[in-house]
Amino acid sequence: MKTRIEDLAIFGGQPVFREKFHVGRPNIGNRQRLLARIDDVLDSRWLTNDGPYLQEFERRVAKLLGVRHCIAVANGTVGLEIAIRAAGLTGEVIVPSFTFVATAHSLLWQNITPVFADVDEHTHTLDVAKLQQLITPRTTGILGVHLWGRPCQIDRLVEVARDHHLRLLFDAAHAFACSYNGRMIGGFGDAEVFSFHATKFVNTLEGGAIVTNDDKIAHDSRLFRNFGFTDYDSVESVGTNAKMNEIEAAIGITSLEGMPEVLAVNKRNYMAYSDEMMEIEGISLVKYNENEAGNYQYVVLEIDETQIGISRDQLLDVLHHEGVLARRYFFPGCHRMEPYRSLYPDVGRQLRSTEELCRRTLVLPTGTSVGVRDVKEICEIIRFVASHKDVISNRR
Ligand code: T4K
Repeated sequence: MKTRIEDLAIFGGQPVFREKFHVGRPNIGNRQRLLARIDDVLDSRWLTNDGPYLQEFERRVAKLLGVRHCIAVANGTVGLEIAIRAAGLTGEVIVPSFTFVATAHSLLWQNITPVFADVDEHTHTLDVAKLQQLITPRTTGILGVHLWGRPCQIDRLVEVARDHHLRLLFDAAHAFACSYNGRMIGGFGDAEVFSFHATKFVNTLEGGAIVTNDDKIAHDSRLFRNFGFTDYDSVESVGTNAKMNEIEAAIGITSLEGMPEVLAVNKRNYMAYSDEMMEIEGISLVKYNENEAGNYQYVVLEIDETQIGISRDQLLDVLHHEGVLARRYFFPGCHRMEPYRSLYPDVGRQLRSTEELCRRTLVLPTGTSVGVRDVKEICEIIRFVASHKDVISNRR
């Protein structure tokens, strides 16, 4: 507990946490069950290439989400690349810039031009009214991102896509086990893509999945995942190697089984952050719709510098010194990263809310490695910073 300004680690005091708290600390499922499954994989000597654990994982995901097809892949990025190719996207695709850079890269990697659209400053997802002005004769699709697990305005995007004959895909990397109007994310648009990276709600160490109700997209995605093979020695198209292996699938099954416990912890931590943060003027916690299923995997703050009196980056600096490795996702926005910065040097002017959010957002640690006491201590630091803003904001 800090009582004097000199107690802060930025001024030479002892950090609150010696063991650092990371955003994105993985949740580990039931270890006994996992190790038994890994033993089974090793005993069977079937380690990859459409094995029984992979098939079981795909079946369970498809059932949970109520979709016809789940194609598990090596990671979310290659899942996006495959879904984009299977949906036949070319030319230009409209995409938010306020996202992890993989969303934009998955397009440009295939010589498709990502056209950055602004997000709505409240929902952090595509601003549907603004994006319609970006549609040109070269536009073939929209790639929305359900950021933080909060769904895009799906109904409106479906209308726009239908009216302009565009494909509609979703990067659902954050949105596993989340719902929109009571239906699970996964079944919307032409296809949706999840990430099962170590830092995600459900993880397979590295991994991802394309989910779709479209038989053709599913068929082509399976081909593309496995070099284009349709049989032992016949190849029907170009393809890549995007297979998920058996141990990853076994980890995925164990992680699916562990979802209720992880969700309970995420929700508990979120509520604790929410209670603690309530009275700090200038800081607001990004909210989740309680009437929908959510995974509460991201605890996201918005820092209003004019109200609190210090910048997001000054707060971040204090937290890092105290051992809280908060992250400023998704700073600075894809459009300010290469090669997009050089390709579109002026696009920032049309991305007002994106630029603002890149200045304001801060993601805090949660998950099973974070307890309520830790949350209280993290919030105590933030409160202390808010009440000593003059000294901290003048620090050089
Ligand atoms: N679309 C969206 C919207 C995404 O957010 C992502 C990935 C993708 C697409 C692509 O999906 P994948 O191809 O990754 O499946 C991390 C993750 O690597 C990335 O998966 C994730 N989004 C992104 C939001 O976060 P970095 O560059 O921040 O990673 P890094 O190494 O800094 O680690 C993040 C934090 O997690 C650190 O605080 C350390 C902690 N950590 C990480 C790992 C891997 C651990 O404590 N243990 C671990 O094993 O991207």
